[in-house]
Amino acid sequence: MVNKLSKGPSGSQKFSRTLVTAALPYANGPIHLGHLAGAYLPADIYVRYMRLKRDDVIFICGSDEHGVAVTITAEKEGLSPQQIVDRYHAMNKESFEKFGMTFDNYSRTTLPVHHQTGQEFFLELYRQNVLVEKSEKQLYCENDRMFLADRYVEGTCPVCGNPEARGDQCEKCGTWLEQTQLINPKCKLCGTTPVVRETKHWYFPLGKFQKELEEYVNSKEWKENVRGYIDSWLKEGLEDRAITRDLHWGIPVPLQGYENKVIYVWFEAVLGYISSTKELGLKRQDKDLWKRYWQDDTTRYIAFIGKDNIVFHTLIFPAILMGWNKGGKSRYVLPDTVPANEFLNFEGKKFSKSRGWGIDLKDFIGVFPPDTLRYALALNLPESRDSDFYWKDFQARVNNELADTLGNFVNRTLQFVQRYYDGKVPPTKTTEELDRWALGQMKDIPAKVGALFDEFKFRDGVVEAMSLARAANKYFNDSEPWRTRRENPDQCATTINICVQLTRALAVLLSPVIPFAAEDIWEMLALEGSAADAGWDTIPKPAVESGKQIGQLKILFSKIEDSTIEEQIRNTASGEETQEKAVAPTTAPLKPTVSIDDFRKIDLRVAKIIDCEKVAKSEKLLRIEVQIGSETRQIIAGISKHYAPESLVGKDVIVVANLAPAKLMGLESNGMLLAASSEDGKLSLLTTFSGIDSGSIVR
Ligand code: B3M
Ligand code: ZN
Repeated sequence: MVNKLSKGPSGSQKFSRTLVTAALPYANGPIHLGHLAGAYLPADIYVRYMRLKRDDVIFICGSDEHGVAVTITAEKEGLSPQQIVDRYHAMNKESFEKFGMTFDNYSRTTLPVHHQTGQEFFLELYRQNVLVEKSEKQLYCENDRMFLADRYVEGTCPVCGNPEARGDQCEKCGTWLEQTQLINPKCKLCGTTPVVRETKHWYFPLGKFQKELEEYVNSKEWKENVRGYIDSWLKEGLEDRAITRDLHWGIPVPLQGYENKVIYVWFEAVLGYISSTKELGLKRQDKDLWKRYWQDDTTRYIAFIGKDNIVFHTLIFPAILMGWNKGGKSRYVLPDTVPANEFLNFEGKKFSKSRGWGIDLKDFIGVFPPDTLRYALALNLPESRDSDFYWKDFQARVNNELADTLGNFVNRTLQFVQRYYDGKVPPTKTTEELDRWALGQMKDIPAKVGALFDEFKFRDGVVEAMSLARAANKYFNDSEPWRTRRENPDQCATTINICVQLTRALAVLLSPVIPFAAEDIWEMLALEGSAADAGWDTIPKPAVESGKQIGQLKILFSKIEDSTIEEQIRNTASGEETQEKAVAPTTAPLKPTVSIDDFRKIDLRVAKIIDCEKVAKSEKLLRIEVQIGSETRQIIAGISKHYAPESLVGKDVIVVANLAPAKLMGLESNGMLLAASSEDGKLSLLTTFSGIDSGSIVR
């Protein structure tokens, strides 16, 4: 089939299959409504629609389990990154299933198949000399003694002024940043201002791909909002970006001398789509499956994402694939289009995990049926600008549209069949103008809805689809079967027959949006197979035979009581209050348990301070000379704000004696003084109780 949005290289191209991916959510927290509206619901509606059209389509997703998003959560909770991703991968996979997401595969980026894929891409670009090694300035926290990769540093975005931009990206304007561009950067862990230090990294030369990317972008069609972002980045000019990081959690850089570094999460996460497809092939015992979807130019590839991921999918991922393709080994397809949505807000404010504002998918579907959420979100998708979820609006949609319009029509029709026709669909006798009008509605609707879905206008598509339910209700009312049943039985039979046909048509037409209700209708009609694979082309036809015995009836949608919604509104508000209290904890959470052997690796000694002075040009640092037994050494410590140098001379303190040397402001530091520090910034050095010799072991 030819999609309106797909120009393809030669103007218009025939595609044999469709590959659909949805952004891999970070496994560092639960999925919330904003994520669903941004990428997942539109992707699922689209894929379900494609399947109904008998398109060869696969739907790929999985958890993004690397990166600082995960390690920060792990540190906050005092757990290992693996424990965090195990928890949220399982939770999100389950919530997605309950919500009716129909991924063909939901993978994880910690799997070996993904690590191999990530390293393979890295090495291929390295071998082709695409990657460049550079020693460049990075932000380093002297207090935490680490390079502040990605989310470990926050500052003001130089592009839009957002004060909470992260080290690699501003989520507000979507710009991909180099951390040294941040204005007023602060260490996310301790809040201090980091210093600039040199470190070696591999860079991806995005700038070199500028021209090719422009050609690529111009050969495709994009939603207006997406094109706007792309154009502004291209206009600004693309630059080299570091794709390795000084971290331990992630895919190891497969090169000597890089043992302590990992591949930048965004470089490998996008490749997760490929490794997830490989995993699917293994599960289906079709090991070349992934090649058909990724390396055959008759594949149309559509990547569903939220707006903060646009740069990565429209420029960076295509550039990585272009880089690979130059090697001549094989050729990957590039995204044909990226129908990204803007943000969904919640009751007028931005979703915020830290402020406790919003509602998680898991909690939502614990209270309301998934279809109610799918429907309300579909009509409120932020397709061209940000939109809002309001509880009252949700209630109104469910009560007035799902329960009153759709549910009521289906219920009245099928009850009529049960009550007056012994549960058997009556035959069509005479068709009058009104009947022909109703059949005409049924006939025209799939093309209208389909055209909108093809253009990723799901909101309008769902409004259009629901117009059939409205028309069906009107037809029922105007035909007055309760009257014709006695006065004109033939007419009544025709009306009810057509209403049954409309009921079936609605089930198929709406199945991409409200799949659970669609199957409920299918069951009530006692039809074979399922609404989900009845075929889009069967919608216009009267397909339920007369005389057919229908099944048991049930209520499709119950109305939501005011009190239920008010309770949700109260929960929302109190969630925010609880979080506000929780953001200022008095005690930092405990770290994960270590073994006694791990603890014994640290050599703690009593040391006597024999000399101490301020480090020139530094507000925080003291240069301290200590004696440990017969040895004298220099330690640089960030405690100048807490102690005057002269007050320390002669004190016995505890030091970590076997810490690897570090350089602070050009001075070598051989060890670390132990100190207790409280959340409100107080600090106290650890000392011994009564004169014990320096060099004594602390255990
Ligand atoms: N995990 C960002 C996010 O969840 C990131 C997407 C990856 S897509 C390859 O918004
Ligand atoms: Zn710090």
